[in-house]
Amino acid sequence: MKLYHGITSVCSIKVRIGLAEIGLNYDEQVLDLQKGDQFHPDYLALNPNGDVPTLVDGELVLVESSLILEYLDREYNDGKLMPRGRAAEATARHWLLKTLAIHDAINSLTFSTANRDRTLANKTAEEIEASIAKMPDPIKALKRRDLLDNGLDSVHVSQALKTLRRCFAEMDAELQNTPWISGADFGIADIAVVSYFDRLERLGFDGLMGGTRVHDWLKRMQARDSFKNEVLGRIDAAAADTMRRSGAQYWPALRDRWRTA
Ligand SMILES: N[C@@H](CCC(=O)N[C@@H](CS)C(=O)NCC(=O)O)C(=O)O
Repeated sequence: MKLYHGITSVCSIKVRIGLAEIGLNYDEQVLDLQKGDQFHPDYLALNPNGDVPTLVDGELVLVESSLILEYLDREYNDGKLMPRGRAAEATARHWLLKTLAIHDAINSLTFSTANRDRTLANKTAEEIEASIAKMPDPIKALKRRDLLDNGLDSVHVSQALKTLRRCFAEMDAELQNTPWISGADFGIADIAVVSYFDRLERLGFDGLMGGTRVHDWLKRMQARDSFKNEVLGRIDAAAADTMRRSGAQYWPALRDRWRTA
């Protein structure tokens, strides 16, 4: 099987962590999202969304990171990452679906801050327009333009903060009696959301989790070998440092918005 992914892409990281937790070998092709590899016609033929990850397993082409995780667990792991029991399974599936909203929020906070800085520093206005014009989804293209134009003043940032506030409250409640999101055992829901909250920490925005149990849960996740190998072992230290420094400049203004979100 072959994974098309991006090294720092949050959706790719969760699939790499899933593959590592299950212990699967795979071929990989790393896409450079800044350069626009995701818009190459050969790749768009595989994944018309023009995003990563994509998993190719024989004849089967899978997109959507949470669905890929579920597929891998079902096909190659006897479903061991899916908790047993009606309530726990419903909780796990709830979080698998919720990753779509969480991804949208983390994308907004990343592209209104660190990725905005990087894009504006490295590309001309024409280059930015050209790369936005390649995005297959016109709504996502509008969003990207708005985040780059308006930074933290974008309506998508207000929406992101509302989404995250609800998400942290919900996750805090899930973690009240158990160490993992869907029960006593580590599972697919934990893998599905970890990279999004790790990104918040990398941006220096982990204050948003303050006072909730999400912070301790993240530490538990980060202590796992799968995380160490697939995140710490693969993300370039200099790029991580740039992201942290860039995010730090935005944190005071973001914290003010968080107070009133
Ligand atoms: N819901 C999709 C989202 C995929 C997605 O948006 N991936 C990002 C990276 S995390 C991407 O490829 N973005 C391409 C771009 O920014 O042009 C999933 O979970 O797989």
